[in-house]
Amino acid sequence: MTATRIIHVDMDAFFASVEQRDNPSLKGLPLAVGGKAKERGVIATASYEARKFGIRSAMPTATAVKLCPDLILLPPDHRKYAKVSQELMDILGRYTPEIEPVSLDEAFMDVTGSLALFGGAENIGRMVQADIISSLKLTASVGIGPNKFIAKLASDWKKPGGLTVVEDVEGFLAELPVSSLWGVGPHTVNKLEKIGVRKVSDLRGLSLRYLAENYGAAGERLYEMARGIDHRAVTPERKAKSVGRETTFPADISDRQVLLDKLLGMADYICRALRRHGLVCRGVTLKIKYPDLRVVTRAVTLGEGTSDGLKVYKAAEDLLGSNWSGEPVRLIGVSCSRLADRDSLQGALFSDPVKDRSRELHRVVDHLLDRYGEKSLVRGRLLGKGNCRERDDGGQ
Ligand code: TTP
Ligand code: MG
Repeated sequence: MTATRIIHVDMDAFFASVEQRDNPSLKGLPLAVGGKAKERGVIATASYEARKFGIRSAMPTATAVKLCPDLILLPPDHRKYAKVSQELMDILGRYTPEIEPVSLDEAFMDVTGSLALFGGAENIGRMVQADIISSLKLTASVGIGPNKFIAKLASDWKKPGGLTVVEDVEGFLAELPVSSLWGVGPHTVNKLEKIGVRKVSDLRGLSLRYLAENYGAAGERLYEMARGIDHRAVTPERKAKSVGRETTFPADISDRQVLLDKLLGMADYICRALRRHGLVCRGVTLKIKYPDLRVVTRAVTLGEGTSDGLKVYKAAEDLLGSNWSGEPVRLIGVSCSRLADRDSLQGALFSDPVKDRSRELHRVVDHLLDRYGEKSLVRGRLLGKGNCRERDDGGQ
C-alpha cells in the first residue's frame, strides 16, 4: 500500500504580492494591505520587505506606520483576491481532485493517488510552484508530509518560496517550540512551561493519561501532535457534505451491546437531522478509536438513499461486525455522507406501500420530537441508557 502523501500549498504574502504583481512599481517596497490608521484599521498582510520592520498581520495600522514611516498602505480588493484564489485552486486541480481549500491562499492536496502519474510528491510540489509562477506571476511555499498537520508545518518552514519534504517526522518536530503546534496558544504554552515543557520533544515525555487529566480534550490532541499523528482526511468540498456524531466513552468499552446501542442512538439522531433538511444519504461510515489512539474508519455505500435511522444503524452494525475484533473501544462514531435531496431521488412512478408507511411514521415521530423535545421519544431498546460525551463530528 502506498503511504499517504499530503501537500500543503500556501501563497507568500498573498494580498500584498497580488498588489505588487499588478503594480510593478511597488515591487521591492515595504507595502501593507489593510485599513487606514485614522479609522483604527489593522494590517491584513505585509510584503516581506515590510515584515523586516516587524509589521505583521492583525497589527493596528497606526503601530505599523510607527515602525515603518515609509510604509505604503493599500486598501484590500477582496474581489481580486478571490479571483486569484480560484485560479490557484484550478492549478492544484491539475494534479489531483483531492483538494481541500483552507482559505483564499492555502489548500491541502492528497496526492497519494497521483504519485505514479507525476513521479512523486516532491515533483508535484515543484510543478505546482512552477505553474503558480508562470500562470499567476506569484510565489507559493509548499510542505509535504504524511498528513495535514505535518504538511502545514512544513509549508511554513522556508517561506517565501520554499519547498520542504518531511520524511523524518520525529526529527522534524523535536526541536520545534510547542507554540508552533496547531491550537497551542499562550495559555497552554505558559502552563506547559511551568512543568519544563518547551519543545515538542519535551511534550513527548508526557503520558496520554497526564495530558488528558490536565488538558481535557486538548490533551489528546497534544499527545498526538507531539508524535506527528493526524487522522484528518483531506476533504474536497464535494465530500465535505456529511453529518455525523461521535462519542468518547468515560471508560473504554468492550461490551458489543453498549456499542450497538450507542450506534442506534446516533443513527436515529443523524437521520432526524437529514429528514429535517429533506436529505437522504447513501454513504455510512463507522469510526472506532482504540485506547492507544489508533483510528479505524470503514465506509459502505447503500443501494439507495435513506434517512431511516434503522437502515443507517444496520449498515453501521455490519461494519462493526466485520471490523471490530472485540478490543476495548475509546470512541465510536458514525457519519452519513453522499447526501442528496430526498425529492431528487423519488423517481418512482408508483408508490411503495412499505416506504410510504415508514415515511409516515417518521413524519409523526419528527412532529412529536419537534413539539415535545428530543427526549420525548426514545426507541424502547434505548430506554434508561445513559449518555456519554457526545459531539457532532464537524460534518456539515
Ligand atoms: P496568510 O497565508 O496567513 O499570510 P500571507 O499569505 O499574507 O503571508 P505568508 O503566508 O507568506 O506568511 O494569510 C493569507 C491572506 O489572508 C493574507 O495575505 C491576508 C489575509 N489575512 C488577513 O486579512 N488577516 C489576517 O490576520 C491574516 C493572518 C491573513
Ligand atoms: Mg499565505
